[in-house]
Amino acid sequence: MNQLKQTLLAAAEKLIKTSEAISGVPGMQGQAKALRERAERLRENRFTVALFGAFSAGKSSFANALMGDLVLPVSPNPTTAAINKIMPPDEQHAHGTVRVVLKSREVLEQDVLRSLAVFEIEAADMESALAAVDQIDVAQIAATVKPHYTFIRAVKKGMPEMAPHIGGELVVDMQAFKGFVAKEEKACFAEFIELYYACPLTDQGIVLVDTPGADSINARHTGVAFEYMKNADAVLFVTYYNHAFAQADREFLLQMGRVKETFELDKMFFLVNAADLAASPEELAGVVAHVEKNLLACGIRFPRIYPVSSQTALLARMHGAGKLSASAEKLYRERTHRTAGEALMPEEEALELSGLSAFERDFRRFTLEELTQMAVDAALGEIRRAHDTLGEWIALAEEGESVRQERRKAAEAMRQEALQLVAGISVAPEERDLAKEREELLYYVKQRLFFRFPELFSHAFNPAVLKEDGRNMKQALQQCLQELLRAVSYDLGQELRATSLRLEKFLNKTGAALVKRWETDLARYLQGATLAPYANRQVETPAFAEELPGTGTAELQAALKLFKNAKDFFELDGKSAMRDALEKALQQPVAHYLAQGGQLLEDRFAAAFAEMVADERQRVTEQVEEYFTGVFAALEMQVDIGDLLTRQKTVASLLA
Ligand SMILES: Nc1nc2c(ncn2[C@@H]2O[C@H](COP(=O)(O)OP(=O)(O)OP(=O)(O)O)[C@@H](O)[C@H]2O)c(=O)[nH]1
Ligand SMILES: [Mg+2]
Repeated sequence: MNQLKQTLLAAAEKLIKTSEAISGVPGMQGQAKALRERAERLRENRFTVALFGAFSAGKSSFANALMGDLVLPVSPNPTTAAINKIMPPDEQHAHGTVRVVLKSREVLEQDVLRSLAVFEIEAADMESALAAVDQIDVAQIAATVKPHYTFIRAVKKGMPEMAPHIGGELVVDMQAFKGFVAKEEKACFAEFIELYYACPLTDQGIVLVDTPGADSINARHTGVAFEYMKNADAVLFVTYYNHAFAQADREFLLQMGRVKETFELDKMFFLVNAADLAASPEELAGVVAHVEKNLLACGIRFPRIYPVSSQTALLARMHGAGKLSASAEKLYRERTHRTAGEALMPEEEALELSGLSAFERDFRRFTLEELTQMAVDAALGEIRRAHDTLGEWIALAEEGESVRQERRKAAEAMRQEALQLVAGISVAPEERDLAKEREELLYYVKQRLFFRFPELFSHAFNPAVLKEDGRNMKQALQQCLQELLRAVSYDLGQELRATSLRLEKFLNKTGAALVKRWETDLARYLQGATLAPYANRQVETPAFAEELPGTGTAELQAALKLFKNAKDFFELDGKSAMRDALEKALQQPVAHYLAQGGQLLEDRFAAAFAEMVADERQRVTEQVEEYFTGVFAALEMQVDIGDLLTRQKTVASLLA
């Protein structure tokens, strides 16, 4: 068995042994239960590793290299169109089983209507939307909105076959799986796809999530991507050797930069794929430096960057497994510089050459020493608490009869006082701090947006779209405006999601401080005993609006009228005049958007805060009750000191 799984199972075993050692001891039932639950979580532990990157960066190729086989379809064109989870097989899902979860009718309809709206076509429902797609003049579509068109076309094409399955799920085999992943007309119906597949990676309990190429246009996908960014145990970001950073890359990395300090660990790994294309080590170093510079511009410092050739690595693994076809063998020889007469390069050597080994070494260290260690440390903390509580009961029981009598007299009053203390603590200051934090964060969101505005504007109103080559300039300007509005609402949505994560962190910090405060205040009642530590909770990220409110105003349209011609716009003052006018016209919509989003955050976090305090109060109350149950038992000599000592020895041995 592999080390990762073994470490977790060993920790789970210790937890179970501890819970057995304290079972039946008065005042330790809560602890015994918590130990068992934690053991269960460790046994079923899954680490999620999410792959991100632009279209055709090689995410799927890299996933294949990690798995050592051609599992996911890859191609030079946009390929992966749905989120794919590669999971360890389990009792219900044998190796090779594929579960396709389809979008609901409402979700699909919304996606279609939203994409259609980009072309300023309104439709009442899916049927009329699909009929309306023929009205779109393909020649007039700007590159930035093309994916919307492709998406609606795909839905239309796939509808006859997929209609009966909408809202349900399908279980298919590996062959059909490839169609679902790669064929847009099928993939556009899928919410996500799960492939149960046994390989060294999944054997460790790792779930690998392959995502479609970053495409900031699909707003719903942004929310899903954010959840993975937030919850994944590791995030692997893939860039293609000689592709410049695309806008979508930047958007993703900016978001990563915004939220990274809320993570407990640095969980990001950056892969410069197709490193086999490097003409020299110097050129490769130059590309890595370029990636590093771009990351820094997104606020990501000290990144772990690995140049890799996914293709060479996969070939190496296939060679190791004796699965190289004749044409693959030829490529393998080329990549490893072995002529036809020479022996093939051994797998390990080629993996080293491909750069994959260097990544895997560091990644293994990360999963074993950092991720796993956190779980193991928490487990040891609970075992230590059990050990200390036993010590407390032993000390009480060992006291002379007169001391015990004294303590017994005082104990009931102490118990009452302790419980009152738990109930009485006021959290009003913390609640105010949370509100203040929210206000401050929102204030800076607005500042940053308008600071970034010139960049967003230049990106939307660019010379490629506003080219006077006989195209309909009025329509082109409208598309620019749509793109700008999309970019602004996208940026704001991302900022609010990041804000939500910062507030979650703030909430958890407050929770941990609250439990510490209780612990300090309770110290004189609980003697040496400690409270179970606060466990971080997750707050569901609100679904923020995808569009700016109130953008149908005459003010925005008036700004577009400032356009005279491309020369005036790009070479004279035209561009800055329009930018200033649009910036002014957008003040209100942005303020409204943030007010709405702020309200969502307020509601969500007020509820989360109240729930957190109530839960923690309940948890601490139970611990106080339990503690005094133990105290009374020990004082009444209902316990056998010899027996407690044996139990404590068992627990101590588990800590060694
Ligand atoms: N030379 C070279 N080409 C590679 C390498 N890895 C991937 N490619 C090629 O890059 C193209 C894109 O690879 P994919 O793995 O499909 O990329 P992706 O990121 O999954 O793409 P989407 O799913 O479309 O977002 C394919 O043609 C691959 O053969 C590599 O290490 N070296
Ligand atoms: Mg792919």
